[in-house]
Amino acid sequence: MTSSTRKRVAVLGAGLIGEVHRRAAVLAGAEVVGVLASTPERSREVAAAWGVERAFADIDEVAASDVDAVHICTPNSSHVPFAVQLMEAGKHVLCEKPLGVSLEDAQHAAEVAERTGVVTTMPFAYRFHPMARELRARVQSPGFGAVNLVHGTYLQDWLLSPRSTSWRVDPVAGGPSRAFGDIGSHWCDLVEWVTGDRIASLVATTSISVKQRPAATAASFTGFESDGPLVDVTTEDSALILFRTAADVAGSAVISQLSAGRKNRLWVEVDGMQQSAVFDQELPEQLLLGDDEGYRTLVRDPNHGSSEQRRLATLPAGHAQGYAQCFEAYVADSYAAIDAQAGVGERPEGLPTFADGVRAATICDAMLRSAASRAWVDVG
Ligand code: SOE
Repeated sequence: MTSSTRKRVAVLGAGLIGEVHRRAAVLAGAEVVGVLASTPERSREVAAAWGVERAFADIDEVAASDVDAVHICTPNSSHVPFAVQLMEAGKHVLCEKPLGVSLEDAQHAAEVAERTGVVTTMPFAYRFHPMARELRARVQSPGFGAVNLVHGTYLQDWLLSPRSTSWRVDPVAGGPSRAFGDIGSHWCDLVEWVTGDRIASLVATTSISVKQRPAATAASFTGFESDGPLVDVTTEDSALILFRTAADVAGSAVISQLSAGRKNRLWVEVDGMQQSAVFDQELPEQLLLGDDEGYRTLVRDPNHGSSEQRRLATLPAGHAQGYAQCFEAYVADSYAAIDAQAGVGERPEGLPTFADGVRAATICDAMLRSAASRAWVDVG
């Protein structure tokens, strides 16, 4: 094979994130062949709305189809069963995070990925902000100095209303950890990827501030309030961790889905012995750089900076790119990895795989163990 072929893909799930994947797939040049939604009727409605050929009735039809790759954007508990069936059928898989609702699930999926040899990727999408790439390049450059501290937050407010609900609140569909599994996983992934270091041990505490919510609905994210009967909430609204890394650096993170006014505020701050740097996902076009004279703002500019910052720039400086472009880059790089596996081109830098999904599940498992025991635990 000497040139890349047009990918034929299916999208599983038609919520907010399914639509984000669909758009990114189209922009990356794929043919979206079909969709599997929550019911066959819903699949037909979405297929008509998206203008795609096939409304899949179930996962068996997707596995038996001639698509090359499948985007899994369904509730968390279906990720591993769907991914395993699709990998066994030879499909490449782009699976939403978290990989599984338990560490064992995630490990099982990674084992199948290894055995079948298909390409598997996961949208730890914030890695794809050009200025997150710049942060990584700077933190890992000699001029930054050895990292002495890592800290930050990931705050949202979409579950602040006691009437807000989602399948994410349900411990079966969403998994036993909510805030940490959903967004803490992004924070840990970004920090480990940026620093090249690993969270080795941690102590955690969690809170459930809204004790009851309406029973979970099919809704996945912001803006969904229900008048339905209340049920007890068992998954955390917030999680705080203190940690030490393999390089014996101390760190902390505050993760919450009940922080009024914070819409998607992932903040990572890395302190080195000569410089410090901050990446704020709500202001993704800039990086804050600190030295002994104070902080200054570095603006994304395709004419400057690291090669990876420049590679991921799709617009000129001052023409804001953000979350959607992260997904577009993630999907385009996933398809490039499929091509590379077939001998066409290079596998791109920094593409998160099922191994990264297992890593996130490992940290989440440690967070839950520590919160339950109120003790420091090894992450593994
Ligand atoms: C909801 O909290 C959510 O959509 C997460 O599931 C995503 O992973 C994050 O990128 C934005 O917020």
